[in-house]
Amino acid sequence: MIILFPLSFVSRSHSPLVSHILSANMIDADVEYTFHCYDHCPFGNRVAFLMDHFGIKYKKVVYGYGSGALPKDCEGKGYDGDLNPRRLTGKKQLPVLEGAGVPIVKPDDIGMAESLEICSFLIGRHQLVCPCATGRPDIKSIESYLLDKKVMNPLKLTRLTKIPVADWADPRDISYHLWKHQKKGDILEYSSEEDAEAIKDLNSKLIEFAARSRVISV
Ligand SMILES: N[C@@H](CCC(=O)N[C@@H](CS)C(=O)NCC(=O)O)C(=O)O
Repeated sequence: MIILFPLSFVSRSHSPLVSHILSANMIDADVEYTFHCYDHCPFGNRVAFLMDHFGIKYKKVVYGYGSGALPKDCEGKGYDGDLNPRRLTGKKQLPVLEGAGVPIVKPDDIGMAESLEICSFLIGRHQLVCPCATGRPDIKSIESYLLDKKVMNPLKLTRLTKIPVADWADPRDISYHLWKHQKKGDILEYSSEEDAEAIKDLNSKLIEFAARSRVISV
């Protein structure tokens, strides 16, 4: 699975300055969060990456993907699971961050939704040092390729369901996911020849990306 982040993070070991700033603003050891997510979801992974990178403590709760989808609206797909994202914010949408001091939108909300807003909140609260994206056009063009749904959907939509994560523990999780994408007109899989070709292209883009991301422009 490809996960793209809007920000690139400076690692402690690469910058004495950042290392100094981080140790001066230690992560508040008393703050602990519950992070509600799907393990396969790029939006959730963006938040998890931030928390893992900076050593922010959290307990992860992973939901079945079909739980909370309403069968009456989904041609019979979906179910009301024990863990149901609707109980967090009223919406079937994750990630959601829960914890003391986490802002909520409505009085009944259990936590905060929207991955970028969660990241902004964490960056502000823990005074994290996160450099902005460079905006380099050569990186941007690779990014656009990697985000092109026409190319990526047939590579990933069916493969995602084979990742051994709790998201797909119930067969109804997979059938909801496939139904949802079929309904949108997404292509779920390539033919085996197309698949091999797409993997070849993707691998060469990833090699190019790795090489380019090592180039430091001043
Ligand atoms: N803008 C939201 C998007 C979150 C989102 O779309 N999450 C997907 C999972 S990757 C979701 O909850 N989908 C529920 C569904 O379609 O049933 C964010 O950045 O957090």
